[in-house]
Amino acid sequence: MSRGLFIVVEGLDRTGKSTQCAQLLNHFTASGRKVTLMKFPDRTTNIGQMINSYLQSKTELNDHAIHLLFSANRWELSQHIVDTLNGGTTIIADRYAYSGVAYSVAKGLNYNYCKNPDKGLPKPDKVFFLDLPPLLAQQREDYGEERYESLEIQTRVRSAFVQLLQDNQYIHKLDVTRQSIESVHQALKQELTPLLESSQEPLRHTLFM
Ligand code: NYM
Ligand code: MG
Repeated sequence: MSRGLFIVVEGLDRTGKSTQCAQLLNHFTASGRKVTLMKFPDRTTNIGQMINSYLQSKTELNDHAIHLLFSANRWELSQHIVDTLNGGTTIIADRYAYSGVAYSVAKGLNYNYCKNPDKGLPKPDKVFFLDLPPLLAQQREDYGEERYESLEIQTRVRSAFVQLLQDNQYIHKLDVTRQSIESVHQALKQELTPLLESSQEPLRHTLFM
């Protein structure tokens, strides 16, 4: 049995990540592939609940402490990720460690410092960055409900993502400006085709940024 694929969708807030993850899930399910969705932060765990409370501004936390909690939230699920993939199930992840770096760097934390806690996590097979100008994301529904959802911060988050894209050429940037949900979905599927057709290398726990 071949292992599942680990696909990550990244981007600023309100860029359509969750919608695209759901579309991919439906597509893979319909084509008979075993597939599951993961979302980071996973707010259901104890650590996730601390993160949730912070994002909703119910609690305050030191910038470094919350950075490490976001990473810890991935580490607590890392064995589950490995087991799921090795069991033949594909994972579609709505955000991962790239968001971890980008949002903390936007607050002023050091770029190299930010990458460290996530080193050694399972490596995705494919990472997409859905790129939408922060000004357009701002016009979307429900914008501004959580911490970080301001034009000023999102603009800095985007700059940090641009740095990540430069340093990690394997991240695939998709400009979603003025694109329909369906056309973005088609572009993602097209980009995934070669991966779906080839057999996967064994999964490695490895540095990926
Ligand atoms: N976020 C997400 C971080 O600051 N660090 C991380 O490691 C991750 C995974 O949490 N504004 C931020 C980005 C989002 C917020 O995510 C909640 P979402 O996808 O909007 O629920
Ligand atoms: Mg959000």
